[in-house]
Amino acid sequence: MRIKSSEITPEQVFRQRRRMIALGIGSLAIPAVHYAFAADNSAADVSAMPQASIDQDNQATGLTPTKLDIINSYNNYYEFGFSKTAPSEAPKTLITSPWSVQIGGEGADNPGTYDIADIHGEHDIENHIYRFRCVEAWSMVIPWNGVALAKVIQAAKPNSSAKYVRFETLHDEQQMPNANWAGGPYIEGLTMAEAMHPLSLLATGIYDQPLEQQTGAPIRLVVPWKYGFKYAKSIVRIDLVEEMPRNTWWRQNPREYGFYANVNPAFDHPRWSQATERVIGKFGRQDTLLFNGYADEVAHLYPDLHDRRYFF
Ligand SMILES: Nc1nc2c(c(=O)[nH]1)N[C@H]1C(S)=C(S)[C@@H](COP(=O)(O)O)O[C@H]1N2
Ligand SMILES: [Mo]
Repeated sequence: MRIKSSEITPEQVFRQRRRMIALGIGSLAIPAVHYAFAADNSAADVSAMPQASIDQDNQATGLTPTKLDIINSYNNYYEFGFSKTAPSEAPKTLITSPWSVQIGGEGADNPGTYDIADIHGEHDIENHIYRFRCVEAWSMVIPWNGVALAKVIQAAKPNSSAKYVRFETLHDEQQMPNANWAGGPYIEGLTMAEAMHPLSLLATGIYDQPLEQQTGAPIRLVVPWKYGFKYAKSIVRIDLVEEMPRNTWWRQNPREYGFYANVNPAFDHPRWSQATERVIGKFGRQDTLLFNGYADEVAHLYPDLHDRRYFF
């Protein structure tokens, strides 16, 4: 029996494409040309995303991605309301096209303004299946599509003043019902070394579908070894700067949140344990891993693993 394409879930399309890659036919099925539409046309709606030319994880992570409808309906995006369901239930008022991201700061010798198509056109689209851990002690597994943050930063030609990267997200009362919750735009930051790390992404999709309003359309940060609040959504500015940016949650509550926010089960939040996490879409809890399971890749960035400042 043929299944109608409208009945094929994004997860099925995603698994089918990964199977093709595993069989070594990915290079045929997925042209390296950006903006080439899916050769595998089993569901019409997948053509909305430029297809990935690189499959970094190559099914080797052993992680089972959370279902797309769960990823898209259990969210933190306070500009659209404070509850987990408010962001997905809010009217779709965010105008994501056209969208431009300004890249500058005193640390950039080649500042510029890029639209999403420029970013897709200039850099390979990568797929990464990453663990996602919110500071509130819940987790998911998310199959991201995006571009390496390092490549976007390289294109801005960093100079010796580029010590940190500051991210600013959309702050617009017309498009966001709760735009003013933090009194200004949502700010996040990374050190240059963190931003240049190959795990760091600017994501534009999940399961080969463009990001939804509630997941931070059209472009958001992904840093899988850090707590979720670092993943600034709907980014409009990226600045290479000399001073450590004062990120929104640090400003909101400096006793509970800092700059680094690396995942560590041994350092509790002042009000709850970080030792375990509730897995969204499954029953029960699992142990939280140091650097969210990415210690081999990132521990070298932090010389003292007993220094609490790296973990809040
Ligand atoms: N602009 C903006 N970005 C944001 C937030 C927010 O409220 N506003 N919430 C953060 C928090 S606390 C988390 S856990 C993640 C949640 O991402 P998700 O809803 O896609 O899972 O987004 C982060 N990025
Ligand atoms: Mo979070």
